[in-house]
Amino acid sequence: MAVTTETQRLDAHKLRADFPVFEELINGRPVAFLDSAASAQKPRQVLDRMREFYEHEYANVHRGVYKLAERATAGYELARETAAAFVNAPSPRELIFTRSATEGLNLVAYAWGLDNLGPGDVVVASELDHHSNFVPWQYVAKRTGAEFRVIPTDAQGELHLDVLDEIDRAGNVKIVANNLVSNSLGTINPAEQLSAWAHERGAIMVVDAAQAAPHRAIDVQALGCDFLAFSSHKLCGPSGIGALWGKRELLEQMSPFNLGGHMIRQVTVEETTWGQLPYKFEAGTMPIAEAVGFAAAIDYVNGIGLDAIERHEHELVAYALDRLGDIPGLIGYGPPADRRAGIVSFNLEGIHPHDVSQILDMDNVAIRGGHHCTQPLMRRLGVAATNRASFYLYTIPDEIDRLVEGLHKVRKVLG
Ligand code: 7TS
Repeated sequence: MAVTTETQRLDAHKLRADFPVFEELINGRPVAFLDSAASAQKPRQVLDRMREFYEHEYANVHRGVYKLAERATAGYELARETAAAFVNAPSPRELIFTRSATEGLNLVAYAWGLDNLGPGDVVVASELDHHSNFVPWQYVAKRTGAEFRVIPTDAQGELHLDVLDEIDRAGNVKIVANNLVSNSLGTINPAEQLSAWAHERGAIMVVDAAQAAPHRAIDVQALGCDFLAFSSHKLCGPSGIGALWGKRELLEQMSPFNLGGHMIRQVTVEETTWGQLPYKFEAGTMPIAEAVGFAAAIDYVNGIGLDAIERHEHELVAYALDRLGDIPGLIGYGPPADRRAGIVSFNLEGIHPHDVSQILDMDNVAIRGGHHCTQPLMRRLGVAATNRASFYLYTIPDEIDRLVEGLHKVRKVLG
């Protein structure tokens, strides 16, 4: 792994050597991968760790007393400790492995929401939320007769918190759900402030950290939230696994979400009782090697340092916004560089984002064009879709230059 200096600056050029994907050259150049918000590339350290686990430590967990089963269980439970420490959870027992951030958010919506909501209650999300932290809340509100309210955004894509008073008057606020970082605009949201507001009303605060955990240090205790969900694949780990942290007393009170193997204490024909935390929420064979790969990714990211990653992306965003500003007919969305994470969203006047990304792909520049699973936000912005370029620890300014060159070309071809 490349080294970080004492000043917490990372060397993206060196780090790129850890990522096999950049070894493939097309016309002499690697992919300019500017879609890390969708999913991040994987370093050798993660790939090697998963191969080693499959070759020498693999069996199902928690079931056998033989050596391989013991190694596999040790690897899986160490991964839990690593993921719990990554978000400063008070205990690894509060850390539940899930399939993804989406599944973690659904778990809370179903297992807490369905049993605790009813007419007169209010569930709050925001216009900035990804559908994964919007649709489950809208759905459980409808199912239970609770009211679903949405915090709107202003023209820059920042939350309009002055509507909270009005929301408060709509009923008994029970759930506040919000993302820490917006996947479409990079807006950094005031989760601590929302947590405090939620708790003053006896509500729970659910933080979607899918887009934050890979890029900035997360501390669930400092955030003051009740649940926090994130995914492995966006932080250089394998797909197919995520994590949900929840406060122990809430998790203890909740019914299970998935039912089946390993989540039980005892099963009889008459009745089934639930196992302890965290197993109550981990039914069936879990993504075991993926958990080990997830932990290897967390170790990798920790080795570089979240502060260094955040600073690096901040510099890239400032550079990108500056360079994009020179492109005629480019409409940018989102807050200024000092209030956003490593994501830029824009449109070229009169050109559909899908056409933009297709032309960029001809020069091996990978960005995303679409609604980014934030249709309510797109409606607020008055567009159907945007182009989005997103950065990570391996992103270099040269890739932003290639994006800018490509956009000039798009304007020439289609403008
Ligand atoms: N929340 C946010 C803020 C996200 O950005 C995403 C995925 C999710 C939740 C869901 O995460 P998953 O791992 O369960 O899929 N965001 C994106 C994206 O922006 N483009 O593709 C996936």
